[in-house]
Amino acid sequence: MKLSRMIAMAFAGATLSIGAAVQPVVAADNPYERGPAPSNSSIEASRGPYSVSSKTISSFAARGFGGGTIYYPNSTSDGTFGVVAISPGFTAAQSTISWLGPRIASQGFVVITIDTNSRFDQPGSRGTQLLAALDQTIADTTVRSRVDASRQAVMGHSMGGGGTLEAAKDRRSIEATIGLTPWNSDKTWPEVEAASLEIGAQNDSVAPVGSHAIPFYNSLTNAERRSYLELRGASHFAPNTSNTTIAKYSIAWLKRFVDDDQRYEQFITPGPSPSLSNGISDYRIR
Ligand code: 9J3
Ligand code: ZN
Repeated sequence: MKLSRMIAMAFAGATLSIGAAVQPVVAADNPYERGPAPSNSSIEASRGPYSVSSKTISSFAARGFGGGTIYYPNSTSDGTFGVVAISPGFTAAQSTISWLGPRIASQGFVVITIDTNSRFDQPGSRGTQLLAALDQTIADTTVRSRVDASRQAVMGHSMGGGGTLEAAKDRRSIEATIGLTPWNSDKTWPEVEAASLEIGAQNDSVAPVGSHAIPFYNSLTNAERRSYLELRGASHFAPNTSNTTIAKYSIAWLKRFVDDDQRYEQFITPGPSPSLSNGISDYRIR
């Protein structure tokens, strides 16, 4: 969360009396924590603690994107949830990133996976479509009571990942972005303030990390936080099938920066040490 909002929240929740000792902001309970305390196994699991339902948004019903599927926790007794929109890559359908919908929603998020208007849409258009999908999800009559519109995030594969940076550049209130083997012809992203995670694939020959994910990470100088995680031996298409490393670090990132949930900081900092056994070839955070 942006510091300015945290401070505003701290003051809104404070009951001050003259002469009272100043309480540290961090002592306040976090109103956005959802679910039990995490462990490695809880964020590696194929499903989290919330049971999930889904709702199809047809291409005819979608306003500003090509249609999608909203995955949402059934619970109405645990407060509202942050909202996440996820785009596929160039020439690809929603089905290539569908696995992320229920996996992330079951950890306590309202998630929309989308088709783009055209499979050939470029990253700028994908960014605009991610924002349209967030807006339609926030307004959706089925899920709106479960959504906290003030806590938004975007994810995407390849040109969809490039689109996450476009979306965050256009809507500075976005809390978090996650690029999965991201691709963009723009290599410089100082405009992005959202906490941004770039997940690259070591053997990607479509969006080589040296000309995409790593320069994006290096240029995100105004992001609240930024991280680079590299999947050892993986190809550009690693994000298109269930992948526990992608899910684990994406969930931790969303929990930490959409929910402000400090219980997940342990997975991010210092983060994984690259090794042969964990399938991670590089990890950076700052
Ligand atoms: O979305 C992607 O897979 C982007 C990679 C690509 O095909 O770019 C070539 C223009
Ligand atoms: Zn730029």
